[in-house]
Amino acid sequence: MEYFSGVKKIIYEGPKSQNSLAFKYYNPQELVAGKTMEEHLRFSVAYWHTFTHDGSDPFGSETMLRPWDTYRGMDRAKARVEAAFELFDKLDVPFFAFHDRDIAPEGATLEETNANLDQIITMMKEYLKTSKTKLLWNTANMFTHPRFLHGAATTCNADVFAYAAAQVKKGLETGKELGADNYVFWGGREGYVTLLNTDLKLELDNLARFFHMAVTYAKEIGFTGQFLIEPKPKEPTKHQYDFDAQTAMAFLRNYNLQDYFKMNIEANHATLAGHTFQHELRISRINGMLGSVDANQGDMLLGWDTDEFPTDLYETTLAMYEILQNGGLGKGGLNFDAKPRRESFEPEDLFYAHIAGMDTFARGLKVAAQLKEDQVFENIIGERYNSFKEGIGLAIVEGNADFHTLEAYALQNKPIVNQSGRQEQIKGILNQYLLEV
Ligand code: XUL
Ligand code: CO
Repeated sequence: MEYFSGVKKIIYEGPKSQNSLAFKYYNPQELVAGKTMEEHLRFSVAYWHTFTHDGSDPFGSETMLRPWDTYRGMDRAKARVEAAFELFDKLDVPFFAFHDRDIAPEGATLEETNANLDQIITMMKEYLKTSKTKLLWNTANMFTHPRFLHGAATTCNADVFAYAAAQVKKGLETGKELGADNYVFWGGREGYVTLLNTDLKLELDNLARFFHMAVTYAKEIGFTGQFLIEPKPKEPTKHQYDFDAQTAMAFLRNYNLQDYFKMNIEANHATLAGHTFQHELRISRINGMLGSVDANQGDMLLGWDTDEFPTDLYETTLAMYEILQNGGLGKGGLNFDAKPRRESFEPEDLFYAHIAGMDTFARGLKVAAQLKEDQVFENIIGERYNSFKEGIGLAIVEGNADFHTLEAYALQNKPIVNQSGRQEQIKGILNQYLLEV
């Protein structure tokens, strides 16, 4: 069966095209800075938003009736796999990502649930033999079912901890079976709502124990995917333990886990944390911890995770600049953790949304590559910190200064002269690149 019969394979038609079902900027084989766009961008479709989200929100029921919704249970799960590989092929995306419970429904017992998963994994494995689309990452949904109401690895209930361990164990086996490049830990309900009933230290220690067990098990079965932590400051809990990249990296170092994980940075999570997307990418990058990206955008007027498709050129340009400076994303990718709005309820909207996101990132890549080639920020920043390249500044940087030498220097120094930061001039230059490249 064809699920998206109104849509043919999406091809690049260039910026002048009037065809909404064509790429205007994403030209997969075009070379940019020595690599194809496809290699740079490593786009991925999120199974949950694209194949299970139904448009419901806290105020209203579902709006998105999909062709596979004529089925129920395992039949629907199988229909979703067929629809998924049709969409991947038509969109020509190299990757996809899923939670265990996106691909197969829970059964009455863990055993039944795993048997449901096994059926779908077998089916996906068949598709993966011939499909160009590969698995970027999988993860465990340990937040929807009521058993996780107190958390998973940070629950107060050891039985739930054990259940979560069993689920991630299966997830790692799944990742190995399907050849996933990464395994993601987003801290679903790993956080707290009130300290009045929370043993903060035990919960954090247990989270670290859980991660160590995952590292050990991955080694045991030979799963070589990259482990990723996806920070988020709040939602569903009031305080999520992986609040932002700096918090997550400090946690990893505290518990000697830093060598086994990188960050999966999500744009909307960054802004929820009061940071820019670029900040979260930069802080991860300079620590050698930038692993992958959940590509979306939030809404500054709304205080929650709206998971919109990324259409803001400014943001994608600065994001691609960080990614280029990182030497690429390695095993990671740009995963569209994004959904069409509730009002965009037709199946074609899934294509319009992905095309918009892919084009916006492709354009961002080109502008960022030109900025990098011209060394725009490198020159500005290099000059701004000139004082650390000679004299007392060089002594500081090279470790040849202490409070005695610095005091002696400050006492004899001439009046201090500062230079302008030139933010407005720089933003003007950036706009020129955005408009002209
Ligand atoms: C939730 C979120 C998740 C993770 C995967 O905000 O971003 O979908 O990406 O669990
Ligand atoms: Co995400």
